[in-house]
Amino acid sequence: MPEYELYCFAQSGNAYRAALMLNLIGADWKPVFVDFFKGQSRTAEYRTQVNEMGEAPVLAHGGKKLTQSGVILTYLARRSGKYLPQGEDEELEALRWIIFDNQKVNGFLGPYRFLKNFAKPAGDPAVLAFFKGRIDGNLAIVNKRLENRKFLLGDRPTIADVSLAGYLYYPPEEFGFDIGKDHPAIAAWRERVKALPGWAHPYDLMPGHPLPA
Ligand SMILES: N[C@@H](CCC(=O)N[C@@H](CS)C(=O)NCC(=O)O)C(=O)O
Repeated sequence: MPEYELYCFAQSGNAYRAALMLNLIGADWKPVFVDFFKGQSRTAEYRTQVNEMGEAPVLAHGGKKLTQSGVILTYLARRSGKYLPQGEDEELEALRWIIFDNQKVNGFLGPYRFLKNFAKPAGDPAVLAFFKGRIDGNLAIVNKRLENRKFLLGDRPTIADVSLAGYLYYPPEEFGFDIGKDHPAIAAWRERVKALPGWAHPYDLMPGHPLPA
């Protein structure tokens, strides 16, 4: 049995952060498919036995179940010593970007893509327009940060970069706009992250793609 199990599904950028980290550190892991689109994460069973918050990802390791991708990334970085921010200043800086990402970058990209691409019927145009405004503004902040740095904290990739990867590799057609074209420093960062040993695309790393017709 593999050392780690990750409850996840292919369309989840939140889960991708954890799956990518497991691959980047060379962990022995296997995915456990969460049938999100059939409502599995909303069932009483999931909430009592897997995650009371009703979310994926969940990392199972040696009797522990960890949730929230930021917590999972921190745990894996501490255990492996890889992608770990060094010292208090870097730890706090990484946490600052992970929170900004969770709330304002991937925190908007995820629901936007869901409403545009998967929801039936698709989301209300006014809601999509609000999200798009927030996405453009927040991606511009990240783009500026990356104009003179290789990675979010500097020359070395950390868990802050793994967090930011969340929804950034899904196809532009799923969003209806091209993140890389609009934000060139993010596009260049994306190539640097892609070149890290162990990188894989979310659709190759987690089960459930393509969705059944
Ligand atoms: N901040 C959380 C977000 C997790 C999250 O929202 N996951 C989605 C799937 S992409 C989910 O399970 N949503 C269930 C729901 O909102 O009902 C993290 O980073 O782990």
